[in-house]
Amino acid sequence: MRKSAILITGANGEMGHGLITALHKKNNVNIVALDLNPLDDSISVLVHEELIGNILDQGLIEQLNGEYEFDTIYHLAALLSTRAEFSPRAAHDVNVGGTLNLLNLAIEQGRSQGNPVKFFFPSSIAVYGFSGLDEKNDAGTIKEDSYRNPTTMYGCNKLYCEHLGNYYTNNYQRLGAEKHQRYIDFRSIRFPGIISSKTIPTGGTSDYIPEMLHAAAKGEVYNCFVREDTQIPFITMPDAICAITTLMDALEANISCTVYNIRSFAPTAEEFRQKVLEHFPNAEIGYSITEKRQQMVDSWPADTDDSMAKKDWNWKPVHDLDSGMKDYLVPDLQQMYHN
Ligand code: AKB
Repeated sequence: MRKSAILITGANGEMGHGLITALHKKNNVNIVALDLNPLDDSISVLVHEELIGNILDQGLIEQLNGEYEFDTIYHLAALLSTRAEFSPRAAHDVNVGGTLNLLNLAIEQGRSQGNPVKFFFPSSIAVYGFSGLDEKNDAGTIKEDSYRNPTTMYGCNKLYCEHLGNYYTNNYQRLGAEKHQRYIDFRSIRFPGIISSKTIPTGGTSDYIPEMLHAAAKGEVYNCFVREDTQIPFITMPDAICAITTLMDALEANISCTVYNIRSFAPTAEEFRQKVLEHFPNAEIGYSITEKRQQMVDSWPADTDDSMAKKDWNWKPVHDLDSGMKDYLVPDLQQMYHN
């Protein structure tokens, strides 16, 4: 007999930490965690099985298919935007090839179980793309179906995988002899930048905000790599995790599309710097612009419209910038770096 479980890839990443903790608390499901690296001790104790391996390893995917019955797959593994620009080929392999492997696993599972497997895919504001700052400033707050012209490898990968999710849900093997059946239930969120009190992201381009905050809390000097007026949306990690679990729990009848924007606050780099200084008045934060990373952030929206998520599954972040700092980030950071 195959064992019932849920699968989380990229489990040791920033989002994996939060999701494993939340899912463990929520319903004590058997979590199978897959990552290239061993899980940190804090989450290792919360999972049923920990697998160290690569999502590109077909043998491993087949082994998972043989041993488990997954009703839900959270496919978090990815190379983020800055890393992807340095290694575009590797990024394509992992972000697209890896996703294809997981979608195929979900299809196999859905077919053998006779029920669609729920599949969560974290997409990103990087799927949007502006030709330059003028277009970005004119566009303002944007909806899901506009400006999908990514200029980064990561953005291209994410946008394509959103489409693959749709394809696998609605048109997979449409010319086959079998009558079409839905084997997967694909749901995706386009995340803005995420700020966690527990971890610092690596390889992303929205990293200037969490890096600035963690450096200030540690008492380290920080030079921000984008201009003062740079603006994209952000969210705290607890709100990001809550969005995932809420979307995945939502009744299918209430879901009107496969991909949703969410956002909470959209400070400029300088507004965030001022907020950090309110809490850490001795912080030394300057600017040292990296023009090429600046261009990447300039191609992303200043803010997104999350009204569809609000309407379909009552999306509402707990934290705005003030409460996120006061109630979550600053107390946790004080505890982590000063106790
Ligand atoms: C990145 O910076 O690559 C990510 C993202 C915006 O999706 N945080």
